Amino acid sequence: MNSSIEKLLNDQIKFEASASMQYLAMASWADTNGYNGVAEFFYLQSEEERVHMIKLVKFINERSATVIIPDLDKPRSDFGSLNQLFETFLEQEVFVTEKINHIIYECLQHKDYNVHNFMQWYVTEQLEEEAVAKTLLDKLMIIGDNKSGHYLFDRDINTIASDKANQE
Ligand code: OFO
Repeated sequence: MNSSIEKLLNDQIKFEASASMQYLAMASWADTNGYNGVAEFFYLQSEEERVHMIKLVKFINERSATVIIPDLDKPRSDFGSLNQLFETFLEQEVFVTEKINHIIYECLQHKDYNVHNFMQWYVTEQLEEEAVAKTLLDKLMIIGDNKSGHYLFDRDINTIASDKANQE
């Protein structure tokens, strides 16, 4: 594998791991602020990002390149509101999408069609995750400061999280 692609895939391990820890911190914040549905959603999201990370580790090893398990920065854990929580979710996903797009671009430059093919799974995944983050943030914008709106949002997202957990 080309060394710059190898480096980018290792960087991506770090981004997926950081996303997993960020969502864990967000789940914990929601748990301690009475939003149990939101907490379940982010606990699940954290697990998904860990799966994304492990998929990369296994792929790099299969290709006989070298995996570097990264140090991680401390995730953000203070949120003033549900809106801030979901803004962070969307920013995080947009960031990861940019990184994935960059890998795809580099794969084409180096004619590494194997990694390019592998990364398509991430492209599809990001499309879905960004759409979910945008939809949930839009709903929160409509709800504004309305407390019963937040209660219903938490209840609905709990149903989404349970449905997702049952599919897995
Ligand atoms: Fe949604 O970050 Fe993984 O790919």
